[in-house]
Amino acid sequence: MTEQDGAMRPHAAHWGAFRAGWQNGALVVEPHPADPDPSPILQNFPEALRHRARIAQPMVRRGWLEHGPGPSTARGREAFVPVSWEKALALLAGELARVRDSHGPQAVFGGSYGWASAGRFHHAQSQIHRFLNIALGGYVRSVNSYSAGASAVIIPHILGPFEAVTRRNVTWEQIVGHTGLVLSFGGMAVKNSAVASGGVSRHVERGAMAAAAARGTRFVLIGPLKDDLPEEAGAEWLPITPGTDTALMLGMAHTLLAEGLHDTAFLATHCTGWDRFAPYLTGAADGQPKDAAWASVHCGIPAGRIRQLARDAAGTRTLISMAHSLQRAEHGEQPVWMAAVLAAMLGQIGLPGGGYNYALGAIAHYGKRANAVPIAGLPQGRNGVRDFIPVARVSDMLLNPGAPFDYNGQRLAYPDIKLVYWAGGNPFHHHQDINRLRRAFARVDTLVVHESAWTATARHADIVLPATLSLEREDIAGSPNDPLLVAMHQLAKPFGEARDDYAIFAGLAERLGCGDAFTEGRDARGWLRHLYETTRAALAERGEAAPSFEEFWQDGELALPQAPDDGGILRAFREDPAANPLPTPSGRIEIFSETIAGFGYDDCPGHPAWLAPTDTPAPGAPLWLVANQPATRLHSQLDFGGTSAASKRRGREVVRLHPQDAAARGIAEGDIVRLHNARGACLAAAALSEAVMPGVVQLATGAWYDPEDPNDENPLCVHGNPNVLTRDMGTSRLAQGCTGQLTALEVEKFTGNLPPVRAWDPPAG
Ligand SMILES: Nc1nc2c(c(=O)[nH]1)N[C@H]1C(S)=C(S)[C@@H](COP(=O)(O)OP(=O)(O)OC[C@H]3O[C@@H](n4cnc5c(=O)[nH]c(N)nc54)[C@H](O)[C@@H]3O)O[C@H]1N2
Ligand SMILES: Nc1nc2c(c(=O)[nH]1)N[C@H]1C(S)=C(S)[C@@H](COP(=O)(O)OP(=O)(O)OC[C@H]3O[C@@H](n4cnc5c(=O)[nH]c(N)nc54)[C@H](O)[C@@H]3O)O[C@H]1N2
Ligand SMILES: [Mo]
Repeated sequence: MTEQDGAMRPHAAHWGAFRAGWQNGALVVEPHPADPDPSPILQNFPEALRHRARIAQPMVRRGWLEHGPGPSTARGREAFVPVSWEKALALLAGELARVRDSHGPQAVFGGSYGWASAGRFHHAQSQIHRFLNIALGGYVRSVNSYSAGASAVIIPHILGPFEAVTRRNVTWEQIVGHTGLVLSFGGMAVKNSAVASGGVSRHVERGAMAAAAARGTRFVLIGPLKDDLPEEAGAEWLPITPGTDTALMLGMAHTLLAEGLHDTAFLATHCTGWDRFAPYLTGAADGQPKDAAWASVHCGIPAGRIRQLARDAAGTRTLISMAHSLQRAEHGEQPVWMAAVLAAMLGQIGLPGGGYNYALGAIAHYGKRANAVPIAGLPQGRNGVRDFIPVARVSDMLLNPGAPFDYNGQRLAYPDIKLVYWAGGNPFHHHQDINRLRRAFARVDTLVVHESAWTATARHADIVLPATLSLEREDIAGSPNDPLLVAMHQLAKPFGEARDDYAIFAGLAERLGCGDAFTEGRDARGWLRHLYETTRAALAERGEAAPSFEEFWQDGELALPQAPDDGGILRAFREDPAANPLPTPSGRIEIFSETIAGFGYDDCPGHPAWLAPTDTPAPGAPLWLVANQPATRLHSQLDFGGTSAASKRRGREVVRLHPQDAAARGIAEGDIVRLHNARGACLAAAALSEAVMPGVVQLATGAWYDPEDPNDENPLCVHGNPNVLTRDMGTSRLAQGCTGQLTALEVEKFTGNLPPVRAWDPPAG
């Protein structure tokens, strides 16, 4: 590796495969030549690499260094003291041993949720989980994701494995060839399918939508933003009041039933519980028919359009797709379930290009063929701790040790956590109600963070260890739904004293007496060789070209064979439900679930239902906030990079609102505005847009939390992080998923002295 020679070397990120090299002292990044629609997010790298936001050396919070571990509200408020690696590792190894020996590994929260980086070996979660298992005997883990908190729990009850419904179902190829109508709930924005964990080498979504539209596929976008489908789809836009899709789907289902357009044979042969659901739909059960007129009152779409949409769906090959966003909200289980019921009534589940593909287009994994050979990950060892939390219950856990909570039919208790360890995630990005999260983090004895840059999470830590960016190490990128394995060559020297997470954990393991168990005697290159062997051996087994590790590394990439586009278990089930039952309790699609009904949750009954949200616009907070994924970065990663920084105005994140809502508040294009509700407030720069429906404002996630005065209890975020506003509550007792997509708030013109944005400045030493 050299930073001088001008050679372009292969590398990969979650947002694309690329080549990079040094020209005239600057890093130059070029997308992979085979990528038809590369992501602009790639261009965050050059500016980010040596940015002042990077962490140069190990740091310890002054109060922790001087007084030792213990609860403290000084986190995020106090200065750091730079220390040597030797001292940092000795302090941390000592603290880990103290907590393990006096409280046990069940006092360590190592959930460490987050996307980390694309390489499979240096994948930070894999590293930290392996380390905690080997060095401490385990840790309290988290289950599910912020992405799919509700759907990951409900889908296995009603259809089968989450992966079968998302990753091995309807492909873009099938849509181009077969689909007549795509009902796209929440859209399929190509900025979202720009990314896939582990990497994506070809961005095919825009081209597929263009090809399908050219053949005659009709796209209907149901959502609050007009630009959630690309121009190429030629979509009709049906603006819908956020959080009301279940009502719309019920209205469509009622129309199908009333007009005899439902597939009674499919409901009889492939589903269970239609007889329990139909009385709810017709109103026989509760006196309220869920007809189009009723639905219209809730969702704001005229009844005539709802009826017509139902007829249109019954008249052609129809695919229902649904963004993750709909279930990242109160009662998020309901639209996921109701969409399955609607697709079942249409009788098209399992047909090429028809039925239901949950999350298609939300991430680039979906709508693709699966690879025919595996890609290995780092072995995790065994976690000896049974306690876990649904991932988005982290503040609840830290604030309420011992308190009971419900999850998927179980009654569990929150563990008593003394030490929190994070590597590869940013809770000050992903979690809701950040001011509450700060109070939660103040409760623990020690917060440890490995980070490459000074995120708010790093600023709130007691021990901050500087981690390399993927550009500064070697790795292998790949994902089960992408046909390219990439040899990620090292492109730059580590920044400052930054180390790989692997090296940090190896150093700690050695001090804790388990160095060999952690490393198994391998260096990083040794592990890459070891992990690659799984793929190579599988290729050889299939009788295909199986290059050696050296050849792979030299070539920079390896094309992987793919499985046939066979529709997965849903197709097999459709064709022969007796021979190929679904892995649900009934072996069928569960329109009514005895299991879920048996849990007795009023917030998730035995069949899909309209459960009105409680966090809705009201006096004082009359607008909906849609806090969706950012177009110019992945979450909070490299917020300080070129593409992300260029999207800001006057240094702030941009909030979009309808000109009508802006005019009513005296807000003009480019004004700095203050978004606020009962939980918090942030600043952002206003952009007026008719692509946002009236009554809605849209502020993407990812701007780093930047408290005006960190000593305040509820400080103003001057940069535009929407999670100071969102509510920290579970989707329901079933899944306890994250509800960060939507909340209610007010927006006003900001007239005070404009505070500076300091999010990317290192904290005071
Ligand atoms: N309001 C609201 N909130 C949301 C959402 C929403 O829709 N609305 N969406 C949610 C969703 S779907 C998700 S998935 C989450 C995402 O939440 P996260 O996955 O936590 O967000 P990232 O910014 O990807 O955080 C990854 C962090 O890991 C660091 N990192 C990267 N590589 C490495 C490495 O090799 N080593 C170490 N030590 N660190 C590394 C990065 O610098 C970054 O700070 O956010 C959720 N939050
Ligand atoms: N560029 C980029 N791409 C990403 C990510 C990123 O950070 N950056 N993150 C990735 C990750 S981890 C995930 S999980 C996925 C997330 O995928 P999604 O959750 O699907 O993505 P979002 O952008 O949050 O939401 C999509 C759209 O849903 C619409 N929407 C919100 N509420 C409602 C509603 O109640 N009803 C309807 N009909 N529509 C609604 C909004 O208009 C929003 O723009 O994105 C992935 N893709
Ligand atoms: Mo996600």
